Amino acid sequence: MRTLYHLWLSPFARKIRIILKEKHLDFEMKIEKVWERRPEFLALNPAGEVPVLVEPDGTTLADANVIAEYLEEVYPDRPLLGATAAARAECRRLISWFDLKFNREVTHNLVEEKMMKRFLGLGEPSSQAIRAGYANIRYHLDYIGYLVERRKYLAGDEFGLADIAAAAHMSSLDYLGDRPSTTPIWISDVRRLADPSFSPYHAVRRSAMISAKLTSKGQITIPKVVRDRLKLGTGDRIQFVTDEDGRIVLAPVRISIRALKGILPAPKRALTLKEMDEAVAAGALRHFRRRKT
Ligand SMILES: N[C@@H](CCC(=O)N[C@@H](CS)C(=O)NCC(=O)O)C(=O)O
Repeated sequence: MRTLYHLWLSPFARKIRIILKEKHLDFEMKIEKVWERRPEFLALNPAGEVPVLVEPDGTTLADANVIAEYLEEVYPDRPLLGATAAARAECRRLISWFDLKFNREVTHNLVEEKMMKRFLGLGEPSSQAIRAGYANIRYHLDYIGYLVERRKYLAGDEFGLADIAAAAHMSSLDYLGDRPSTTPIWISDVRRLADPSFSPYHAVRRSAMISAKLTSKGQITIPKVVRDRLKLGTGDRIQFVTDEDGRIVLAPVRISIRALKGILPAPKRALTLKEMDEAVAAGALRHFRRRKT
């Protein structure tokens, strides 16, 4: 059996879990308390870090990107890196973005400070680092939003390792409740991450985030993926409905009121425009609630 040595909150180990699932490779997981510095584990990976993957034939692999590249070479049926040299380069650029830059500026400041430092006996979390993590995540979310606005997936048209790297970091933050809930519209566009048994990972499935900047006139362009998902076309109207938690829901109005002529019973008394608006908003909210359950 293939064995993955991991820690629950390690984004690097999460990445390998997602890849193994994507490639339909069976594996068992063993939690490795890296701070215990077990000699048997250090023999597998002298760096003393998770993830480590031991293949069924005994091949031992360490370092998330090394493992990812190995799996890509040995199990090419479900390619995750890109079809052309240029696509692979873009994918690798974004993997580095998440595993180096995002990790240093966000994940490390939050997950490492809050959890790993305690386990590794490195003292109290630094409030300065935690503040920096919260500040940095916003501009990273903006950058992800910028990419998703222009592309189907982070690195281009195909789902792949860049999305998985992003998802792995986001799911670690989700786990600690550290992904800001007020930032962009989170949509289910990282469709591939569809394994409901991995709940933090499932949370990330909902979380390809899209953002759009407001102009000084208060206008935004609704990103294409959102328009496609809501099946919005030119001339369609959108209603902004507040749900019971105070969140604003975008409710596309696709059917013209004229098309309803003759379908709805005539009201017993003439309704004001305000009453009609309220009825439409209440209907949209009922629809939204039904979809949530
Ligand atoms: N470059 C490594 C980094 C892995 C890493 O930082 N793992 C952390 C957990 S998120 C770890 O095991 N730390 C233990 C230590 O630093 O002693 C990779 O990509 O696999």
